[in-house]
Amino acid sequence: MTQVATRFSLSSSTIEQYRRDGFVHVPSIISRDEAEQFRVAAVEASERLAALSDQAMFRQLVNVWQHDAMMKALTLHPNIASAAEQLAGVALRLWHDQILIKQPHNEKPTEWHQDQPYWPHANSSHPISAWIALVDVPVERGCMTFIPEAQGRSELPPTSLSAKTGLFDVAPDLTWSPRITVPLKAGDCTFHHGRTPHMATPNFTDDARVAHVVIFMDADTIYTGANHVVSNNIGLTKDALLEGDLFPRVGEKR
Ligand SMILES: O=C(O)CCC(=O)C(=O)O
Repeated sequence: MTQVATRFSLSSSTIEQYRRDGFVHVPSIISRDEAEQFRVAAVEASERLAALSDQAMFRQLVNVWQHDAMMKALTLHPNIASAAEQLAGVALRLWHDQILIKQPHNEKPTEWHQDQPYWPHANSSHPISAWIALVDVPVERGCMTFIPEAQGRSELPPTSLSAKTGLFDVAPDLTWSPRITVPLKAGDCTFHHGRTPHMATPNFTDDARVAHVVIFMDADTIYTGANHVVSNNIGLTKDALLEGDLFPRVGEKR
């Protein structure tokens, strides 16, 4: 008998919430058992592969999917691509993934920022990140906090992940916006728009916070030529479509 894959279907209220707020919590995007298997793989990969950055805030490994078969299965997990596509409402490509580990008692937040200002993308207006908890992430272990309804702020420059007031220096009005903190159980995920202001709380617990983030961009995103670790030195020319094996199409829209 032919097996037909069931689409991971989001409710219309989840999709509406994402489009209004710029983020949404999706419980159990993978099972707890899968989360535990991917946690083991993520920790093993983080010990074997070179880190892009290893500082008190977090250990960060980028494009792990290109070097680890198990993490590739998570990055290209059909539930994640399907949910991202339903939320974004447009055809998507993978931009990159990253493992982010906050060590026990790191005591350091990831400060307020938007993601898209870091990226060499000319025209992607529906960028979306899936932040997947591979362990339980209560507030005390380093979960995400978002400013809702601010994803339209496309004029802001990049701000430092370690500067406490960086985002608020360039957008003082956001100081007064409500903030929503979203603790996650292992296997849960938040999706956020690339312009949604967000931060992650410090890890005050005895266990590592292990998260895997999968970042998607509009399928027709054009490369600006600006410096970025993911697009440097891979033979791209300015104004080219970000496409091909390194930026695969995901989801069902063609
Ligand atoms: O998990 C963190 O510490 C920060 C994650 C983040 O900023 C992101 O996924 O865009």
